Amino acid sequence: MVTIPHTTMTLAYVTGPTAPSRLFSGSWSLSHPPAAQLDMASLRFAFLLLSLSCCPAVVWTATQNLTCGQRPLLDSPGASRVVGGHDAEVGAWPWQVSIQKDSRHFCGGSIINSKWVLSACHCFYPMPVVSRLWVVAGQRVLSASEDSSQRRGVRRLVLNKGYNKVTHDNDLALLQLTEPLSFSLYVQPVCLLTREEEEAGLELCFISGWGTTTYKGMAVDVLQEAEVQLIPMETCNQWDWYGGILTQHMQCAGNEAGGIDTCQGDSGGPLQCYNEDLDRFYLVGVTSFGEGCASVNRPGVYARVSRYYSWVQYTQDQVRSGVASIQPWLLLTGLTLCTMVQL
Ligand code: 4AZ
Repeated sequence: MVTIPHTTMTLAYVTGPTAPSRLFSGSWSLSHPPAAQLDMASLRFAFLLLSLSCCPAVVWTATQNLTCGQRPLLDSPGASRVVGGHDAEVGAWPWQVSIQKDSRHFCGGSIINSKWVLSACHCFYPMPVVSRLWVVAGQRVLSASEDSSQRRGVRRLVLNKGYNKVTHDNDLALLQLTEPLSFSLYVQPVCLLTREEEEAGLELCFISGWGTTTYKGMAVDVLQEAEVQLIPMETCNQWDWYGGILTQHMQCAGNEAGGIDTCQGDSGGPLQCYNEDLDRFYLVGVTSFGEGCASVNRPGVYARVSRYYSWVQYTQDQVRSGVASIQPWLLLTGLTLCTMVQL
């Protein structure tokens, strides 16, 4: 993976149900103490009820369920399986983003909704300058200026506070974008698994990224993809594989014979699997680490996304409720307006 020089950045802490988070942003932000969080939650709930009674349009906008995991430009996968990585087709992975510092790609990420991208914590460790980070979506060839491309700054970076740089456990980060992405043929969100059991319905799995094609080799310009198999933890943690260093928050994927893998610069990007019944792709893993690249019995290791659904949701809620500190005023204004309308 491309090494990133880091400089200091402001930080605050946010705690979550599965693992707390470290939150970096362009300015200082403070997390609410539990009581304040409760108050804020009640206020938000009250506001929602209020909106339901008198402002249905607001609620519709806030809750409409956008599709995920779909590729408007491609048919269902499976027709063209390959051994080894190859150039991805246009629109093949519309949730894949390139995360760049000073316009240089250093990690991948996945769009989970118009404002948030999920990536790996180690990409940003120990201290990033958030104002110099860019997220590029809808791009296939990094050096090209593609009309489909959308570039956004990073408003907040939330690192999973459970991240352990020795064991690589909890290697996840969430990036809130400065402006929402516009979904298009080239830019789409991936679906998230809400529970581990949902992994069972998944069949074809793929990795993608602009990382190097050999360990310590050159990074590529055209987005690469390869089909991989999910490898059970009992296999991957055997003494002659990773020898017990892997945790249940991780997922191995690759090819038992080696030769297909993610590598340096692919970190943070997606391990995505297709659910045929639902005709959607789900984000199963976030590229995290491995011993070398594509070696026999040393497959790529991914943060197992299904384990973090509540952290992902909670983090976004925390940020939203922090941002929404004006909600008491909105509530008052809304109440007044609604009372006037109903009178
Ligand atoms: C890295 O350094 C990296 N072979 C990513 C993935 C793998 C190894 C290293 C998996 O970003």
